Amino acid sequence: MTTPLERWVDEQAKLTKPKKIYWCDGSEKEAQNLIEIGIRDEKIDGTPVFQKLNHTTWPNAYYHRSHPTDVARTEHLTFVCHANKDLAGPNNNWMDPREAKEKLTKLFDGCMRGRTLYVMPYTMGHPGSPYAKDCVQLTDISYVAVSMRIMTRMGKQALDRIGSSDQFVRGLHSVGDFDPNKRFIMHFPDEKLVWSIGSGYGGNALLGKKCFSLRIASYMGLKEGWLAEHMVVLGIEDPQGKVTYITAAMPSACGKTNLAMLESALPGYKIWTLGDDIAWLNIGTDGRLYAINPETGLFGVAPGTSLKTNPNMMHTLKNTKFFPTLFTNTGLDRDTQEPWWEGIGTPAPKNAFDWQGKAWNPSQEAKMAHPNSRFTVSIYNSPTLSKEYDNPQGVPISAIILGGRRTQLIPLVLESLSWQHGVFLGTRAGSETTAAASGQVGVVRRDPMAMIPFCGYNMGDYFGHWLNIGKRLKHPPKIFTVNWFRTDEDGEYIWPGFGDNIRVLKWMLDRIDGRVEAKETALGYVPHLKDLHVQDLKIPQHDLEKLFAVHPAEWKQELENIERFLIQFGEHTPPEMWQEHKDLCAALNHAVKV
Ligand code: GTP
Ligand code: SPV
Ligand code: MN
Repeated sequence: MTTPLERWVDEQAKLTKPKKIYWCDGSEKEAQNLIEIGIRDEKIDGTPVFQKLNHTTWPNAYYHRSHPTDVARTEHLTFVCHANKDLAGPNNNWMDPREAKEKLTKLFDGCMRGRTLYVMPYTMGHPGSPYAKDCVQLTDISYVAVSMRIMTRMGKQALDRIGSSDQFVRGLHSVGDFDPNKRFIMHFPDEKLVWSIGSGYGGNALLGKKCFSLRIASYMGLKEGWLAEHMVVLGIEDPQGKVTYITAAMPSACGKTNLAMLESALPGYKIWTLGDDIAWLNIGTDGRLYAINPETGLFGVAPGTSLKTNPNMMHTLKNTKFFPTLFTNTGLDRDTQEPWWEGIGTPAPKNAFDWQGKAWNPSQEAKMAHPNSRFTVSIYNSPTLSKEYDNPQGVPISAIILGGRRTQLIPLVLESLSWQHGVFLGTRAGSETTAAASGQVGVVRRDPMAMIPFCGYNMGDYFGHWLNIGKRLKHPPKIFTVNWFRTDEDGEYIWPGFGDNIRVLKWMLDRIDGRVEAKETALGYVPHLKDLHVQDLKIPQHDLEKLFAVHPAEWKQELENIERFLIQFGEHTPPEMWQEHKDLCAALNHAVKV
């Protein structure tokens, strides 16, 4: 008797026509073999898929250089194929599912000729968790197979859980010939199915990550009453040893990994890491919101990571507990075989390859590492891993942070006046685009809850779903916004960021526990500066004030942009969000007059 899984794999193999089919068991030995295959047999544009790095200074580390056109998520090639276009909403590219299948069937036909088809059973979430989900991804490149071992619970245990069931999330992936004109990431939410071809890059190719755990899962959450979010999960321990758990949504490359592993600048405070990218939020029987991180790995931005900015990550990258650690599209020191990136904190090597494998010329403007170069490492290698990480129920959440990257306008920190107002703060969020997605960098786009590229259905309904979740919570978390990125007249960041962000988190704890008052403004509650514990930072008072300055005239354009954004969703935008928009306009108008 064949199982539904075996039948599905067989069908996909008939379509893609690989030379060989290999079922992954998720073991370390297997990962070592896959890396050997990547070093020896598999190539991208003539370059081996893996190169061994210097194991004296970077134990267990391997280098991967992707196809030069394939270095970031490609949102314009990503589609959410609901039967009905309105369900996908204006926030998604849409294609009729039949048309999408037809188009991609042609591209998948024979795409694995001469290659190995790797079958990867995996579970998102702890296998003991009521919230865990079983999945299978097929791929044809060792880099994706090894990455999935790091990022998910992949292997025999997942296979046993699936058994003869047909209830598993399906992902078919092939790098094809890396042709950007034949690159598509297609989601079929009704079938819990993803088809991805033409890219080997993270969010396009590791289908358990953005494709399943956000786009498909967010739609499951809508129907089942939970939330799948682009959020960090962390615990903050205070000097008395009390740990408070929070989540934080921030757009891609806006500080989640750094926040998740923050080394506190304030004595007595400590951060415990549970997740750096994705949170699944469920309502517990006690009426509180509980978070799990469905992933097991960190796929983080390399540039800017150093012993000074993120020492815990630097230690994680050198920890050998869980094999291996991967570096993708960083620079490479040709003499020492060490990875290098801008902001690593050591001088650039003289004799180096840039991220494209070309001899690096320091006199040129070009960066050695791609701005979206990344590392892939197990979360179990983190010295700050929370002891609650494997708790199947997750952790109870006391605060939700909604962040963004704004050089102007948005204050360092705000507390919402209510859950509904908090949902509006998320809804009205904008952020400057980064290198994590292909396209122009540094332009403000609306990015509610950091989910604009990841919400697998009409975002108007998503705002309504957030409001409904709030109504069902007996003890809703407080909602805050943060912005570490406000700049002064010279374009310099005013706020030191990184380890000093604990000062903002401490204020949040003080608010949660009712230890300090806050100042009500047109935008929401802000701290009294004396409560921020910044005295030792020696930031001039007028700069501190700039971090919170509200210029109602500058807000005029922002309010128009928000209105234009919300109008797109028509009837789907909840009236509560329009009410909040109206209230904000009135409060800012009032602020101009006084
Ligand atoms: P994704 O993995 O794309 O979802 O990104 P992320 O949100 O995890 O971002 P990450 O923490 O990797 O940070 C991205 C970039 O922002 C890096 O270059 C960091 O050095 C920089 N960064 C992070 N936190 C801060 C901060 O507090 N202040 C400043 N100025 N930069 C920061
Ligand atoms: C992001 O872009 O938000 C990431 C990296 O976390 S990716 O896996 O490509 O989505
Ligand atoms: Mn992300």
